[in-house]
Amino acid sequence: MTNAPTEAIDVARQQPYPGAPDNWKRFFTFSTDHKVIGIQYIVTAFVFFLIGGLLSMIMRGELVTPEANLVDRTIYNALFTMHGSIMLFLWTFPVLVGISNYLVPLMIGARDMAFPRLNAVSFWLIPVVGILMLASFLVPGGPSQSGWWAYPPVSLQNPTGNLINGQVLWILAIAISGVSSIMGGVNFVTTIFRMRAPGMTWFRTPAFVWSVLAAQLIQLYGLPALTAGAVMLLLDLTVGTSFFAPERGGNPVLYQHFFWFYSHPAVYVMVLPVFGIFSEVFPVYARKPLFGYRVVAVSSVLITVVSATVWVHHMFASGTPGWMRMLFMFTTMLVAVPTGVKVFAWVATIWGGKLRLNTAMLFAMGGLVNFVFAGITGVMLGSVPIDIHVNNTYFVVAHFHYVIYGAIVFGIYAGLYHWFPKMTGRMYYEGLGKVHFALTLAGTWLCFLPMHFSGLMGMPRRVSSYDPEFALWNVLASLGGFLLGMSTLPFILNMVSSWIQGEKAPNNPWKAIGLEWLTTSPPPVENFEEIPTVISPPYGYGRNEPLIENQSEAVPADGVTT
Ligand code: HEM
Ligand SMILES: [Cu+2]
Repeated sequence: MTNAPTEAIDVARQQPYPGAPDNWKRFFTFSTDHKVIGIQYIVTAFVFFLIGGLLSMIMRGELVTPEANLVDRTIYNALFTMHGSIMLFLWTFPVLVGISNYLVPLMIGARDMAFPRLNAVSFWLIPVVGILMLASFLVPGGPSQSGWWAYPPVSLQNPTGNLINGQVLWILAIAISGVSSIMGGVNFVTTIFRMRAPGMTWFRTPAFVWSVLAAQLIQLYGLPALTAGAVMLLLDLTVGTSFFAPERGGNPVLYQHFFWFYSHPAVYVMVLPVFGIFSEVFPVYARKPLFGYRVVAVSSVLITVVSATVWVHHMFASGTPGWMRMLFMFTTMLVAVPTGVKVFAWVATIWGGKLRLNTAMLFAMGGLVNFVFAGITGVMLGSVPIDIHVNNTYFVVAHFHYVIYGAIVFGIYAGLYHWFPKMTGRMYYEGLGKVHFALTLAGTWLCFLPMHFSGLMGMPRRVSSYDPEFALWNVLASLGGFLLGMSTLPFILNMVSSWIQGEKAPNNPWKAIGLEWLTTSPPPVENFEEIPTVISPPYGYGRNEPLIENQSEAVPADGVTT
């Protein structure tokens, strides 16, 4: 087979450089170890998840009654803008980059990412983005109020007239987040192309790695458009150019194109890694190979391509000409094909398997059900005659929260539980995990299902008061929202206490197949004693074949928690 580079490393060496801290303090350093960076991303993102969640609790508190009586309307505008922006740019993106950072080098048998320092810089920009976003609560006029998409002319209003205002801080934060993501994209794509272990051909590469590659390619082609749009918006806002300002001859719809050319595919930047998590988790706990692995792998890349051609479905109601509506309705329906293929493959993987319903598997199965439900409302919204009616109502809010909470957050939880023993060297508490799952499932449906009905009845989004006929659905949604807020408590308790005092984890607690399970829990600084040589395709459940050359000798003694 291939020539395995066999430079042995000193596995006892726990520090990336002499004198580096090897305890919890390393998470506060400019570490270049992808595993430390991965955990830095995950924990930082989780803090912002809680902040974003808190803002949504205030909104749901306001919406318990039809009148606007809890917060001022301008504050309500700031709340939904900051909630959406924080949840997307400071929770979902970073947590997924963190999980990908941790797993990709391990799964492909590499010692680190291709550009470790660049990786650390990408991470350390995230707290800067967070500080800018939160600082906007302190400037006169408060945070941006123009929603997470910052459409002009609303985003160009600047009522205080100050140069430093919430909208400017928002644009700067988004630009820095974009820089961080572009650097991350370059790093992931290079790593996946260049650093796979000997023998790991494309069709021996785990589906998760394929999905990260597909997601990061979107960052590379899409983010430049968003960044260009953001720079022009900043110029319009600060120095009076007129790219988008209608009263100065600019074209606000042009901004929508810049924004959605990236921000629709961005949905797939978030959902593709979650598809990857599903593809890893289902085979392990169903004890069956991933059904149609090659098709699943390739369909990730197909999604990357097709998702570049659908953005105008967000603009059906923006005066878009009829032929364009039809064209983009067609392409939108087309994305359902590679996605449907994956759903079919996961169901076929679970079907007839010996299921082990631990917390990770429950979250993955719950996430799949939620995703199918969100997919149905998604196809409804993709159809022009329906969208024209429900555009900008709570039906849309319901749809995207099923995607984002129901599928993406569920998938993230599934991944965090599944790889927790690998990341920390400890087992989590299964009982608490199941309580967390039950609360999250109940909260998600109670919070977001009623929004479909208020939306179909015509309740607009982004309002702090509403007609009393919508009251019932809003009370239910608020109860669900508070339940979701509570659901994070058993999760935090579980993660913190298990990390500190959980049972020690073996190398491979789930009897899973994959390179990351063939090293210690947690892995040593450079991941593997010797770079493995891969000799068979992934997901060989029930086939009893070794994954790597000399597998029995290559795996370090169990229980070595370093
Ligand atoms: C406890 C869980 C959550 C609750 C109760 C909640 C509630 C809400 C509410 C009430 C709105 C305002 C809807 C409107 O008037 O348009 C909203 C908007 C939004 N939410 Fe959430 N949400 C939750 C979780 C999430 C998560 C996890 C994400 C993303 C990962 C997210 C992303 C968004 C976005 C992007 C918006 C749109 C903001 C805008 O209109 O500009 N939400 N959410
Ligand atoms: Cu879209």
